[in-house]
Amino acid sequence: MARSKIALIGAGQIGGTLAHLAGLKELGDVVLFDIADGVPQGKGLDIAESAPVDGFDAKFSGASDYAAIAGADVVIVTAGVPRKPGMSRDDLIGINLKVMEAVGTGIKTHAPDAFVICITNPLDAMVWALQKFSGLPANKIVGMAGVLDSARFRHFLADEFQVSVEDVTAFVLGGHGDDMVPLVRYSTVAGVPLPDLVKLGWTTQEKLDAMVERTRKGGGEIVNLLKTGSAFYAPAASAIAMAESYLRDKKRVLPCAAHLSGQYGIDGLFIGVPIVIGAGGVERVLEVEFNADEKAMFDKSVNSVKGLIEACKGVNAALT
Ligand code: A3D
Repeated sequence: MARSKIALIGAGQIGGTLAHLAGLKELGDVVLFDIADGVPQGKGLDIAESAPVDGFDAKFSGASDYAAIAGADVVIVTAGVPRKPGMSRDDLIGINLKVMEAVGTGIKTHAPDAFVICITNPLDAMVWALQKFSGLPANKIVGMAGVLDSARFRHFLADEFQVSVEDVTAFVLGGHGDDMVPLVRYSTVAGVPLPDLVKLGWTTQEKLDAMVERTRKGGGEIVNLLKTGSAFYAPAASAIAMAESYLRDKKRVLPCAAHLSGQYGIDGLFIGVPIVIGAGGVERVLEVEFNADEKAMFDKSVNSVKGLIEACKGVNAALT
């Protein structure tokens, strides 16, 4: 059976890490695409030269012509600019919307059957715009954010409880902004919900609230430390988990920015919700029940995403 083909649009910090991880996991042959001359070719060659050491078989190539992504099974989009200290994700709209138009046209022409994962920020608006520009069916395009936000929360929890990260599950839903919704009631250690662990004295409500707040600001914390860009190891690992679930039909249940058509009372927006990713792309949306507080947080986050979409429409009148 032929190897799968993975096209990475954007060969920057996340793109390069994605290529390396795809190789290490033998997910398929990798094409790195970027407008920066020589960068996708250089990173591709560098990773190919690491393959004999780590013992993985995959081809790596770099390109600056969209024809190179033809026939890709998975396309992961990181093209655009990241945040610098003092910038919000929303400050990126002007530049990254133009990039999404070019990328969407390239996918529409050369890889219309691919499963597409968008990472470019502001995430919930860029994945929405990319779907419009590419014309992809709604079940074949998702945004990566929830897996990363949940992984950050899981890391903080595992560190606090001094237990394995493997035994900590967490759900962070809503938009990928500072008002994202870490769902404490649905987050567990080996199936025991966090509120019960507070009752058992494993942590205090104050510490739990602080971890929720740190999760919400997790992206900014890294931006402030790095100073020249944003997080890339954990974002890349998160998108690879989504790609792997599609390529290997694992049917994992992952929080992702998915197109909603009535679920959660939302129509026509991409919002972070738990979905099943398998060979059929987005195979199912899992609708969890919210209590009044969770619903209020979710609605606030959805309103922020709506604001971003209006801003996109203001920049590009062709978007409706
Ligand atoms: P960076 O290292 O700057 O890489 C971006 C790459 O995109 C660069 O190599 C550019 O040359 C390339 N590029 C720019 N315009 C185009 C174009 N028109 N066509 C093709 N390539 C182009 O950034 P990064 O990899 O650190 O981050 C990429 C994006 O991911 C940014 O928008 C970040 O804000 C975003 N990001 C999202 C998350 C989420 O959780 C959603 C997390 C971290 C970063």
